[in-house]
Amino acid sequence: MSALQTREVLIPNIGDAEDVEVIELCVRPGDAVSVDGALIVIESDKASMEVPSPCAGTVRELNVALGDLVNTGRLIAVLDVEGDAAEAAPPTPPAAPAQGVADAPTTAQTPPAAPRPPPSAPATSEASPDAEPPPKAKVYAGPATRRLARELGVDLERVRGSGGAGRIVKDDVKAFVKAAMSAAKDGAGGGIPALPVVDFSRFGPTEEVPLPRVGVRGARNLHRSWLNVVHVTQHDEADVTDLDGFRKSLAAEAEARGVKLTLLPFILKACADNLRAFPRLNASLNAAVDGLILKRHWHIGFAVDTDAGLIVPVIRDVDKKGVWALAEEIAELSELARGGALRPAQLQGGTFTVSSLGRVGGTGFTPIVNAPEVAILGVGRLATKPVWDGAAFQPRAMLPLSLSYDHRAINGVEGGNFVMALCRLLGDIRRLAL
Ligand code: CAO
Repeated sequence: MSALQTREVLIPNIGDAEDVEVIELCVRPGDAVSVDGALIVIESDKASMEVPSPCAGTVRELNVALGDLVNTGRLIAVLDVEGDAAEAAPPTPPAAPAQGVADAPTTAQTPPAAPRPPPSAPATSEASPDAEPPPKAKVYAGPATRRLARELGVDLERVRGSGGAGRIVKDDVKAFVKAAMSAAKDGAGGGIPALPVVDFSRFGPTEEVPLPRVGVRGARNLHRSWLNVVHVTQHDEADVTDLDGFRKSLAAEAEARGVKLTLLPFILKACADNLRAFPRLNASLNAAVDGLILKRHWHIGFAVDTDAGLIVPVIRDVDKKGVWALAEEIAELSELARGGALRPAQLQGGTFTVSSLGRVGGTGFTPIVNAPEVAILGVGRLATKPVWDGAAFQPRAMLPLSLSYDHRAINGVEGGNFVMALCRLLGDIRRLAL
């Protein structure tokens, strides 16, 4: 039996790369390492690579820390090795240069790797997509595993490693994906707990009435939006005293045109104008939820209350239409909606929605975003209120506005600014001509 010797391991030749960051420590002092077992992972701006152990042994010292910037020849670790192993292994090998294809498997220039030591971390089967991941300073995973995780969209922080020192290997990533897929299939994990089924007749007389077909479909869409969209609602009031006065002054002309001129066409027009100034509210999130698709068209849907349920016809190119034309189209589409005669194309392509409960009443409500749109405006009932003008209270016609938006796409300041700007436009619609 040969004597125990110490062996220094240095950063191998990493070509032109300088000040390369240590992004993972794969071992700790006291850990057993095999030939080619990863000691640390370093990452240049072009690639990451494992630095393997040149021989089997036990880590006596680890001489680098996470975040250290290292260069060729820097001492990484001191190993205790059996005399034979120390002699058998060549000096610290020149390793593959750090440049090149990211995550390429490490090139072993030492004798073939010994079997990996038995896992010291919890087995992969215990990992679950819903389980709280153990707190980790840094994820232990090699470049190829990282690449696989990136390709599959797996967050490595949520994966339990089955390798030495909790190191994540490719099989752990695959097992994680498998568990996530079967949880999704079973409706578990991401699902919500079902409500209890209660026999209400135990408490008194009841009657069950069917929901209209449109209502059932609408309910599903609303539920989907509610579950997917991160809702925030911003409330404000627009001073529409002048606008409402102007609208009323057009009553005779409206009658002559055979058009009912309510506040709604003005609101749609102002929204289209405002959406041009705030393009992120006239958008949809992309499928990966890491980008926003800005729409350079302004098709606005408006909610219509029908006997069959809520229907949202869409007026195309609101930005290009005048208030009279919008009033006519609102009347026409509402009639078609109430008669169940809308064509599919008249229900599609909306970029923003307005839901007006003005004729019903209310000082504000929380409209549900008509996803995949990212914002919806709720309109309440206009009321005359005393407003302080700096010297006295004045009776002003105030219109409650409630903007719900998807907080994944729009931040609070943006949402607030949108509503404030809309209030300014409705407060002085001459601005629409600017
Ligand atoms: N404040 C005060 N009065 C209002 C008002 C407001 N914000 N909005 C409308 N009104 C008045 C109108 O001026 C009209 O008054 P007159 O009868 O004296 O002329 C009356 O209320 C009825 O208006 P309307 O509803 O016929 O017309 P509209 O253009 O405002 O709305 C439509 C059209 C189709 C949107 C509406 O009829 C409708 O269906 N609204 C319900 C939408 C809905 O259900 N939203 C909730 C969805 S849940 O998110």
